[in-house]
Amino acid sequence: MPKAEDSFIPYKGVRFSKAEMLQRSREFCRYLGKRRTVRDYSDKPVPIEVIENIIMTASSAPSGAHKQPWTFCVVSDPKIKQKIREAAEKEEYENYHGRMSEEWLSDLAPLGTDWHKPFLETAPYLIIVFKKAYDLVDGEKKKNYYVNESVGLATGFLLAAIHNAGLASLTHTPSPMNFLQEILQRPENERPFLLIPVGYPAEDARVPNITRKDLKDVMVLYEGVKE
Ligand code: IYR
Repeated sequence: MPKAEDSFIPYKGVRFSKAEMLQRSREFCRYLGKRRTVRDYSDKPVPIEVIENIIMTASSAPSGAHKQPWTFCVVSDPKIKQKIREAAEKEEYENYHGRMSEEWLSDLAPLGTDWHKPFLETAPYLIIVFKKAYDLVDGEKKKNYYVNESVGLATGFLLAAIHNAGLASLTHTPSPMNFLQEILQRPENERPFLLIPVGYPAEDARVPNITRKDLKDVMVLYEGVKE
């Protein structure tokens, strides 16, 4: 096997002064903190180039053995959106009428969700993230690693990129969601991971009045004593 280092290239990264670092980290936190999950969309069109840039951002995420085990299906076709809505609502109806526990339903109550999913037709684009359980190269199975972690990371990048472009998104998890594999005719090695409507929020969009955990509730610092 060739030595990996033989093909390594220099990397300087991006560097900032401490002051710039502090300011950039604060501003990024404030900016990303404005992202909200949106359920009411405008049908105003979004340029496809924006979507392409967003997907290339997502696809720059780290992945197990750099296999990039994902496919992003982008749907603007109204007929396909309608099929996806019908199939999702069918499953969600069952979820909200018996498949979800009382505890689950009461946890969701403040978010105001139900089985109706009109956003699947209103939003100009649906991005359906597929994870590749393995790769198929000329019909041969090739292993992928840490697929859930990798695709989760790429989806995080995707949501940040959508917000950065000034658009809204929703991490929709119809369950079960194998219908997406059939409607979008994906190959056998791809499994649906998440369904993300993307677009402008409707003029009268409203979101739940949530708060986020404080730093002290989410961070534990193990600081050694300086000698
Ligand atoms: N998949 C359902 C239910 C749902 C579950 C969770 I956890 C949420 O945070 C929100 C909704 C739906 O999409 O309505």
